[in-house]
Amino acid sequence: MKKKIALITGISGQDGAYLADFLLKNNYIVVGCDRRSARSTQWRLRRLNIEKKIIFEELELGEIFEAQRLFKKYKFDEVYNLAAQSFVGTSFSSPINTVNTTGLGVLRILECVRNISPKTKFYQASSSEMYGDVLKKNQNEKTTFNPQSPYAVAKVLGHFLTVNYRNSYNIFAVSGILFNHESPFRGEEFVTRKIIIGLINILKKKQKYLELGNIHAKRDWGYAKEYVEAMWKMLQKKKPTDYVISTGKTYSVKQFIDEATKYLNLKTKWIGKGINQKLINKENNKLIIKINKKFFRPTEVNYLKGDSSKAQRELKWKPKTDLKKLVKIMIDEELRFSK
Ligand code: F7E
Repeated sequence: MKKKIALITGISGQDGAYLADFLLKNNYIVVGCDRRSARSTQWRLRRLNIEKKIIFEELELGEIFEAQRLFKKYKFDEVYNLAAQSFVGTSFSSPINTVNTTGLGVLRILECVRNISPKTKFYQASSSEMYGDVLKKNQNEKTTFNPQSPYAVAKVLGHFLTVNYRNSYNIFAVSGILFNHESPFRGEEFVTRKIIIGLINILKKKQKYLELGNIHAKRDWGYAKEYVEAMWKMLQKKKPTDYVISTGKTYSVKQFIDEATKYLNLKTKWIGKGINQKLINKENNKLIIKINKKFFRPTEVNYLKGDSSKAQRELKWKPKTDLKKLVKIMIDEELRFSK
């Protein structure tokens, strides 16, 4: 049988790496692209031992010409648009760049599908951040968006462009609304990996303490490796439609810290309140975590909890990893690879 060919934008990120691995195992030819400056971040692909199996191409989502060139060069069966400026915090300091890549970048790829390759199936990486200041306790495909950052606004743009191109031009375009998904491949600036690296560094005496922002924000955290399979499943359906992917459980950043300190066997206690809240090592009274206002966002998303029952029903997809297991996976691998 002829091998399918897939394009993954943002190949060197967490999801790009896991998805490439999954597609290669399923006999796909994978063309991967990222922006030029992301070239040095291929450690994830190396760790999965797939770096040499990928056809690399350069793509700046800020330009349409490069995407057009790729669509003329290859006949993609599937395109997974994972590339974005994906750090919510940075979107406040770089709003124009964020909207240009995370939002308008989607339009550039959709235009290529429409004009050059209308049979190509398109996956857009949408985000639970679109729900923002949530209007429902459990968020599903029907919940109204209420974005709270330039990043989230850009993702709403990408989401509705995807829906509009599907409806207007009969393109097989789907939007996967993924809630937070973590793994040992998470970027170091995101809170889960920042916490784990920080705690391990403190244990190894390489760092005095860790500084965080709002530890009371709650997130629905799943395991990224499982989430990329849902992306693929969405493109194998007969009809294109959008899906929420989530665990249905929500925990605060503080609860994530407590799980991590427990697994690392650190005896700790929380003292103080608000900006003065601190985590202390009970055995030596040393500071482990303090709050720094610098890490607060101008507008915060305080609570997210996804309802993925549609995906569970129609895609036969189910989250398998709970928070405790996720923390274990992340810490074990960090300990294995950190010096
Ligand atoms: O923050 C709080 C922070 O940066 C989680 C991205 O993949 O998921 C991710 O977005 C929470 C927020 O992820 C620190 O304020 C406290 O409430 O890990 P995060 P995120 O903003 O939820 C969604 C689904 C995406 O689409 C995004 O691309 O933790 N928090 N203290 C902190 N966050 C960070 N990064 N650093 C802190 O020191």
